[in-house]
Amino acid sequence: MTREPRREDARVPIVKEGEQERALLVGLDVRTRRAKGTVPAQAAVARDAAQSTDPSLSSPQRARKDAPSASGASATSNGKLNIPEFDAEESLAELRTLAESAGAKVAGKILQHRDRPDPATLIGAGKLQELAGLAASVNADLLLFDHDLSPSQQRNIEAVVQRRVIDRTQLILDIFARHARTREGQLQVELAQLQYLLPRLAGRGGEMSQLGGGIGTRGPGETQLETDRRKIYRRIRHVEQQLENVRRIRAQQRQRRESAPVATIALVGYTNAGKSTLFNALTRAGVLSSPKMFATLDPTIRGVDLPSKRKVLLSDTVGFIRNLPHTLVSAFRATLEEVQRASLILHVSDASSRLSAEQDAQVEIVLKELEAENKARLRVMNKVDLLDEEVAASLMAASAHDKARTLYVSAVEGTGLDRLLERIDAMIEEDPVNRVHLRVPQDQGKALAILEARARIYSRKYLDGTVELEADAPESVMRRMHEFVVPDSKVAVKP
Ligand SMILES: Nc1nc2c(ncn2[C@@H]2O[C@H](COP(=O)(O)OP(=O)(O)OP(=O)(O)O)[C@@H](O)[C@H]2O)c(=O)[nH]1
Ligand SMILES: [Mg+2]
Repeated sequence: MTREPRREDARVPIVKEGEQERALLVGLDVRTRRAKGTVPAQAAVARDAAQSTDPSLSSPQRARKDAPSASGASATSNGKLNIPEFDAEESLAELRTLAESAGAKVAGKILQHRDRPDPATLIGAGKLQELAGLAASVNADLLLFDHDLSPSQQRNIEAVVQRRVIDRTQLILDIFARHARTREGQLQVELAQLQYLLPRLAGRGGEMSQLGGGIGTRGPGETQLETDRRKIYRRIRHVEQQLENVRRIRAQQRQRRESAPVATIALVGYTNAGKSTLFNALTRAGVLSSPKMFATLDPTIRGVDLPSKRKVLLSDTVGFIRNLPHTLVSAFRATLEEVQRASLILHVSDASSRLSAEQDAQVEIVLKELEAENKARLRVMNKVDLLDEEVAASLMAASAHDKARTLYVSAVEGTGLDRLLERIDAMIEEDPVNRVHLRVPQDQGKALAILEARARIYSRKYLDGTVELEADAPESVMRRMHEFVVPDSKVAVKP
């Protein structure tokens, strides 16, 4: 289904199909920048820690030195937090991808260096005039700020530039609104948008509706809602109730799933790391993968057969990003429950990205928020096809041992996936596999078929109308086979 979510509910004018809005990107480089309220507390702590480490290296140098890094960004060799940070240029490059994911065309960018943000306008009155001129000259429809803006900053900037001003959180919310497909996903985004909107109601009246629709106006918009805070509260309660209903159904489905001895494995990672591509490669499902950020919002779960013939469930879900808006983290908490409940987490990284260390650090922060940082984990360094061939080969060789916690794969080309499945198999404890000795009458066609399909058979002997088998079989299969087990022959050997 490709319906744009909630357009009709929000009753806002939208950009016509095929018409691209022109966006001007605005970045601010502040050395002593403090986190604002929308940033998870840990992120602020981590950033502050990062800023105090190794000041002699700029971020790109660090990234190049580390990349492709197998150890990840959260290396704590001396017990200290050592989390690299995106620098302003890199951050602006990421904003460009976000802007394009929201359907905008980037018409220009501007980066302002300051000691501290200006409380009234973020970038300062002088720069703001310059910005207004540039916006006019490139004919920008809207300005995208690479920062969170306070409601009053947003109003002040809009008053000068006479264009829509969207901050990073609002842009991400907009992308989420575009990509949510399930009812739960749509409700979650609407809830986050309403919570974002609430403190921004005061003083935003007619002037905004004249500026028309487009990016940042999707969802609960600028029409009648804005004049009535109570209506928003009512809507929030309504959405929460609806979410409650949807989640009840999902909880029932999950309960049914959990009654089977099947492990769930969650894919997590920075947006665009290739989680959905890997998911499709492993499950042969047709989940949308796309160069757009946050292509996936709604969790998808599919079965995968491991080499031991055990079945596991793999779940693909929303990607993470630096400073994930807090309203979104809480709105998507239920979606991310799959991560909390998983037996094993596959942390997917883009090995070809110069920023993979920084991105991994951000994933760590979100995993911590979800209290999932201590779960069993495998690092999957994806997109090795984009690395230098020799580098890729040596990385793959170095991690080709039984205890490897980092694996190099190309989801697109299918390289390294067999090894990955073997490692998953070795790490999953649910439904353990044991070596068994069975004697099955030949007329038990169904039992024999199940064994063929769900066990690894090492030897078969035919004797007086029975088949004697040596096999590695999961306990779930053996539960249906106990009458055929040769007594005292069950060896507790794991494959
Ligand atoms: N070259 C190369 N490209 C890849 C590989 N895996 C994924 N990609 C590309 O990377 C982009 C993002 O892939 P997705 O699978 O949508 O990434 P994701 O992690 O699911 O992203 P979100 O759902 O947005 O969080 C797509 O353009 C993919 O084709 C790979 O192994 N090699
Ligand atoms: Mg995806």
